[in-house]
Amino acid sequence: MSLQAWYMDCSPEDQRKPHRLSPDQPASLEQLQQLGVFHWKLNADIYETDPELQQIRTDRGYSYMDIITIQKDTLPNYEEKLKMFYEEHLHLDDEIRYILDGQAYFDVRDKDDRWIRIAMSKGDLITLPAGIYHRFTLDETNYTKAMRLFVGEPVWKAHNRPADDFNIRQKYVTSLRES
Ligand code: KMT
Ligand code: NI
Repeated sequence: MSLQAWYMDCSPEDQRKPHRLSPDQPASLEQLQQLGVFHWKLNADIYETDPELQQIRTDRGYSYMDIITIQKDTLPNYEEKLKMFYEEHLHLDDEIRYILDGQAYFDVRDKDDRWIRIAMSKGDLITLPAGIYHRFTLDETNYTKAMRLFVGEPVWKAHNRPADDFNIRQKYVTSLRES
């Protein structure tokens, strides 16, 4: 089963709802790749010993990892953090997330600044390129456990939009024109 992704409607209802257009307008893995978004499907049941995950980490230099459980009773400052995650932002480094349990949505802007919603569930590993505008939300199940990977010492700083003056943003926008 490959990743489910679709263009979002603009309704102001609960961010945890799917926000599909009607009729549905799917986004393909190829479209995501053109935005610099890449996906792997792994066996999350064996993440502690998985040679496939090890290989990806070695190949791509993902030396750092930690695990975050996002649910009301385990995440300190839950409401505040969820609010921050859903503010449109970018990072100066790639955002790499591997869903170990539960599910969640990552929304990314396409070339025309339209939101694409990516439905992530157990076993999905995704990389969002440095400089892409994006946001994150739980879905209606209100629970996910995710591995955060990073090249070297992690920098979690999010730059909320507008953040167009960063070199990395300029570089990303240029890379879109060339792809
Ligand atoms: C981010 O920067 O968008 C996040 O860290 C999202 C939450 S981690 C699953
Ligand atoms: Ni982010």
